[in-house]
Amino acid sequence: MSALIVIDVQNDFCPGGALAVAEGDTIIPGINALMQDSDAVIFTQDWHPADHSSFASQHEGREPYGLIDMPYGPQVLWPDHCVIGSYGAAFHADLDVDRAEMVIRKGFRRAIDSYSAFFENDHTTPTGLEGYLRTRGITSLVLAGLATDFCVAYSAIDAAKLGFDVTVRTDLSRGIDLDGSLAAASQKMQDAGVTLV
Ligand code: VGL
Ligand code: ZN
Repeated sequence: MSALIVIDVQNDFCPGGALAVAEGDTIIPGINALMQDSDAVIFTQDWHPADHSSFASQHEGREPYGLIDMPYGPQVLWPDHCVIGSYGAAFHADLDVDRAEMVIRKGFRRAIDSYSAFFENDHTTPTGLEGYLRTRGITSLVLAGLATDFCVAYSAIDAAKLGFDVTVRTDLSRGIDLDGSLAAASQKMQDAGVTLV
């Protein structure tokens, strides 16, 4: 059984949003169509408290897109985005949300970011998604959404490491591309055994 995992198609990652990904909204019609042919549909939703430690605004004198050392490793500092309950954190109005059987929220602990749908950025704290997929008998995953080089790539690599058969629809994903992060993420996904389409 196969599941489509739709990653973070939220207002803040679409044009006009706080952490807008170029053309982020253009993938939505294709994702809606793909949902119709999927056995199971799961959404992820970036969901941060207003004082989240990944926000540059929480670190005196720091600007967005710089790097900071966190106890769990290096962390990119972001503009405030996807604040719990905000418009920016809501799914884009064009996304067919009625098809989602499960919505997994991530990044809700102040001290730790979570790009992956499976593990927080310490790579050990589970979100619970693995158990959900396994108990539903899902063994293969198709991923699409935002952003290719962060949440999509981290989710795909973790899923492959966990033994799922993983395909990323790069045509239905868009990247942030910070200092070559898109090319680096594509290489890491391929090295992990992820199929890129
Ligand atoms: C994401 C940066 C910060 C993503 C989430 O969805 O790729 N990127 N939070
Ligand atoms: Zn985030």
